[in-house]
Amino acid sequence: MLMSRILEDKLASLYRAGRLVGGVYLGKGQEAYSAALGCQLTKGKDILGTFIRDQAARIAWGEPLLDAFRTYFGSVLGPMRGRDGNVHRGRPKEGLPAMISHIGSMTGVVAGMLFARRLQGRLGDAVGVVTIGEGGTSTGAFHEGLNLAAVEKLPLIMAITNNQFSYSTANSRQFACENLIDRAKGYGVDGYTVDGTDLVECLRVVSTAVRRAREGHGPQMIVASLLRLSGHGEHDDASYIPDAMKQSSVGRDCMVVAEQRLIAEGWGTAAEVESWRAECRSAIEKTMAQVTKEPAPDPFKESWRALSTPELAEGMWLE
Ligand SMILES: Cc1ncc(C[n+]2csc(CCOP(=O)(O)OP(=O)(O)O)c2C)c(N)n1
Repeated sequence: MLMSRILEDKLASLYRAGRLVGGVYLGKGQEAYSAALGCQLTKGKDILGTFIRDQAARIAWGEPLLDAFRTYFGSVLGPMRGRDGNVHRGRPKEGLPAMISHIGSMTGVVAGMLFARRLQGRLGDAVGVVTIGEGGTSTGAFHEGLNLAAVEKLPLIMAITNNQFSYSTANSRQFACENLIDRAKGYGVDGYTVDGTDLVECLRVVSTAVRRAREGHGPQMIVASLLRLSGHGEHDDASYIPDAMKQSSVGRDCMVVAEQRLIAEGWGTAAEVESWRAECRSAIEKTMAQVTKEPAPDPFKESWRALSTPELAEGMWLE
């Protein structure tokens, strides 16, 4: 969580300084839930289908910091070879499919990966997580992917984050059911709600859902409630978010809640937390210093074919 927050604060500064081109989308306020999801998964075995606000899940899953910086700075050495500027990066061979921007679409991708593995007899007790915002649950792709997963009883964890706004569209204009989790019943899947600002609760609910999926109980739907503590992207001042909501319990900062609990329970001291912060800052500064010296793609030497062509790809499908 700390690494993600500090990294994203750095990315926001770089964006404001004009050092990053394109959009910068942050997961501020979502770190507890996101990290809880990432740390339940085993790299190389499980699948993590991310959304734009999952820096914490990526780090908890084991994505190197280098991948993030190389993508933001357009380094040719990055996983997307300098062709993407922010979050559409991945390591498909290790279980991190590159994120598709079209919201909802990752549902079918991860369901399909799980289904393919099952047909090939190599699924074992692996699970797949798809993270999605409440707005994403209004798409057709979400419905199609989840319905397939439910019918096939695939070990898919549908991790919904209700951060109250889909860009500037409030919940009241997004869905008509009382609570999003009511939809789990319609799909015939297990459903859970969780306070997304509370790390301990997130760990409890996410670990239960992941265990149930591993045990063969089919898709698990979680709805975490919290507030997006930034704009949709760093270009957005989020002036449409009412102050009353910011002051309410949904607007709590999960970082502050986690730190207070950790110290109160004696799991760590304030001095230790400060030293972890310093460690994160140092790793981030070192990685950034390295990546800023790396070259961008040379347009005359690059093959501009899609990254999915065999010469350029990780070769996942060549196995
Ligand atoms: C199919 C599709 N429609 C619209 C967009 C543009 N878009 C990107 S993120 C976003 C808002 C998503 O809201 P939500 O799913 O609630 O997630 P949040 O951004 O709140 O975390 C929109 C409209 C898109 N990427 N894909």
